[in-house]
Amino acid sequence: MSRVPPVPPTHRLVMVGTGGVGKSALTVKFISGDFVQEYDPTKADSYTKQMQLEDGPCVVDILDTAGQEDYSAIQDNFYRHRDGFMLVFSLCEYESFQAMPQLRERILRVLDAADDVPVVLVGNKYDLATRAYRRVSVEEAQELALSWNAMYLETSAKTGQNVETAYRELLRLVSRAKLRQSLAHRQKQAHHLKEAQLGAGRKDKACVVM
Ligand SMILES: Nc1nc2c(ncn2[C@@H]2O[C@H](COP(=O)(O)OP(=O)(O)O)[C@@H](O)[C@H]2O)c(=O)[nH]1
Ligand SMILES: [Mg+2]
Repeated sequence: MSRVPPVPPTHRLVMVGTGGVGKSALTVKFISGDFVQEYDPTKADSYTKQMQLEDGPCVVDILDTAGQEDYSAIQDNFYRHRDGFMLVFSLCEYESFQAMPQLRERILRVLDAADDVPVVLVGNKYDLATRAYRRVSVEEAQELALSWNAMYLETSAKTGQNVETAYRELLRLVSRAKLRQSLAHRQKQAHHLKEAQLGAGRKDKACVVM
């Protein structure tokens, strides 16, 4: 008898950040390996890719959001039913970094979650962030990530630096979070089953007395 291989899980990621920081460039680089110089800034699109993670194959679904829906209900819908969040700012634009805490707050609110949402903080355009053009220091960004208990990485969608690493790190967090959730679910089920069995046992005894 041939066994049907298990369906690989789908991990749903979303790119979050203000306009022009490189959300689309990072996504396209990761999916296809190409660097896009010009990408329609109003375009929100989703991409999928099959990958091999440490704990097996998976399908990655990346939603690349477009900046102009910031702070709207549409943006909230983008965050719903997503497993992991890549928070991207540009190392050459301080305002894009300043927007990060608010965007994370919004994600937590939409998900109605505490602090443990899988997030990676990404400072992009590393290739441009020479001393004269860098506007966000490593220390400052690391401090923010630390306060979230998250990882901070500096990437370049142009050279590809750390692009694969950033997505893999986020996927690792997502996969771990799902494992934790399924374990907690099974423990709860086992607990209910035990309670039910104990309840039945008590009833049996009651019957004997009667
Ligand atoms: N030099 C350089 N340019 C980048 C990088 N990432 C994005 N860009 C450029 O920055 C502009 C905005 O990028 P885009 O991906 O459209 O930003 P989005 O609005 O966040 O999706 C485009 O011209 C990109 O080619 C990077 O890492 N290095
Ligand atoms: Mg874009």
